[in-house]
Amino acid sequence: MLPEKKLLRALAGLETQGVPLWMMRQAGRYLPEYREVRARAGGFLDLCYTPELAEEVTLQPIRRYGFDAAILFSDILVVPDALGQKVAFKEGEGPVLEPISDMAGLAALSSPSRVTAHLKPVYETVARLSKSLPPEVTLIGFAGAPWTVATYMVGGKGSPDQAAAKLWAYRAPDEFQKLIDILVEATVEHLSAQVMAGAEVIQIFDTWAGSLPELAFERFALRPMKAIRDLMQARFPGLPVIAFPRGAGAMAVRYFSETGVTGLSIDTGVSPEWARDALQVQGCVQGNLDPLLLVAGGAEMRAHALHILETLGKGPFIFNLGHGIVPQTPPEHVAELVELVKAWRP
Ligand code: 1CP
Repeated sequence: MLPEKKLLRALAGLETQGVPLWMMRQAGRYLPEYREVRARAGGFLDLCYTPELAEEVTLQPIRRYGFDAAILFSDILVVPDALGQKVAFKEGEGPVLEPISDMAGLAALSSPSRVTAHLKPVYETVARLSKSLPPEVTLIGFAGAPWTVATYMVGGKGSPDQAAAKLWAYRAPDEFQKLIDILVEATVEHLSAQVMAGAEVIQIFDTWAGSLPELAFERFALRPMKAIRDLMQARFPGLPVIAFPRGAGAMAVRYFSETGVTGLSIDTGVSPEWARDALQVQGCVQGNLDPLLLVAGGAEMRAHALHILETLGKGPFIFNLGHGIVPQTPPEHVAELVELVKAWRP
């Protein structure tokens, strides 16, 4: 049976009435109604682990803008948290973890097959959403890619160059591979539980893929993504999988074909023409408006959005940003962009 939901149709390579649209980090601090719930929840992880509140903040951008997809409200760092590595979110600082940098640190992690026990509230959020979402809206589950999650586990926080994880990977690749293998297994368990609870599509965020040179990209970004995709396909045949190998540049061509993912989310550095000729011929492309254009708004935002639509809009295509919405985004600019994309026809 052919899917009816717009986003699922685009991922299946079918025609759609208008271009489907959602935005990475569409729930979050730029929305006053999010800040209100966030203040009530206490800590950020408390928000992620309280199903009624996580459901509410997932629905907020759907109510406000009528996006074609809702993305589960959670974080990529719930997986290290479930593996027993202490994760804290400090106000204004971002995530802080107790760094792991050796085999003893890996040995202290709990079994990747058991992450789902710790993450039950997340799957309850998914189950609630699959009942409360409007019928035309697709529910996206997600996880971080092993490499990107490893950069936080090894570095202990976000870093501009991912140096700690890279140095471990370069000095002792077979040791570092053990961490990647743990994360592949944990990620597949976490994603499977989301699908069983009602997620219809999964997206895997490899935010720091672009910091790896080709041979390391192949080993620590491409191969783990292929492993996750193959394991998910074996469990859930036909499940659409979107990958976001941010910064992959020209390596995205091989990444798309060799991982076998259904859709490829492209960052702002990729030209729409190149994406059309090199990537869209392989499958559905998603992207890639600069999130700072959404902060600026106005004629410049509209011109860039139209350029993307005119180049990629014949499909298969999902309109999105090249990275997540930033907190200083005026909500009315999002409304203006949504209106423009919804009205556009090839
Ligand atoms: O104080 C707050 O409210 C915390 C801000 C925040 C939010 C709203 C964080 C902390 N995470 C999230 C939610 C989130 N994170 C979602 C669901 C919401 C949605 O998309 O609508 C998703 C999909 C993520 C994914 C995520 N978390 C990524 C990958 C995507 C990307 O943006 O690159 C990464 C790298 C993270 C780590 C993380 N979590 C939070 C922050 C501030 C960060 C980035 C840290 C850094 O700068 O390296």
